[in-house]
Amino acid sequence: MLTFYHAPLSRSGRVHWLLHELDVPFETVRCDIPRQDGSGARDPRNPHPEGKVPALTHDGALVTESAAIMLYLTDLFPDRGLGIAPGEPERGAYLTWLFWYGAVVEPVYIAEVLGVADHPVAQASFRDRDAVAARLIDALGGRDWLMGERFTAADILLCSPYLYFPDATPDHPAVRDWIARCTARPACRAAAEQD
Ligand SMILES: N[C@@H](CCC(=O)N[C@@H](CS)C(=O)NCC(=O)O)C(=O)O
Repeated sequence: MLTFYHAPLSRSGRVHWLLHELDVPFETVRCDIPRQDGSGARDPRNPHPEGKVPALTHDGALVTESAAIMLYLTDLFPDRGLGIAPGEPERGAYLTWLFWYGAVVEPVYIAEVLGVADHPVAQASFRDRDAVAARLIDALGGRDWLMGERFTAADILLCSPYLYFPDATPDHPAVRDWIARCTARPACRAAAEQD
């Protein structure tokens, strides 16, 4: 049994979208979370150790962190074709996109919000929004999806910040067209409509 701990208009939206893409049964617990405007509060039903969303339990076992949840789900349902399975030649590239997102992309944009994007430590550790854009543009040149012919959870995760912060979208047709392809998917719309 899959139980998804979710708060609309938060980082759990991308996991909600993936669950719709997978088309598997799951139960949703809509959680309250503390919001940056001071509203909301930690929800005692949420098993995340810090009270954040997304969180997922599978037969009682807890998974947190968007990329880990996505990898867990796409490995759990390999027949749905939304991940790259161990042993496939593209597995390494798939893992790279998922981990790069959490380890580099979010820190790059957060460093900008904090006004420290030019700090030598931020540059050395993460680079900057131009480097993020260059990686995406390079991957999407002449390809529909990050993994080439196959739409995967990596597309959901990597496009997710630009759905909430369109002004941060790299200004390049390959990226804009990719986001349009992603958001045109019925599962993306279904998840958004439910929220
Ligand atoms: N790196 C985590 C971030 C999760 C996260 O920060 N979620 C926010 C919502 S966008 C949250 O639950 N905040 C509540 C809090 O700060 O207590 C992931 O991607 O899963």
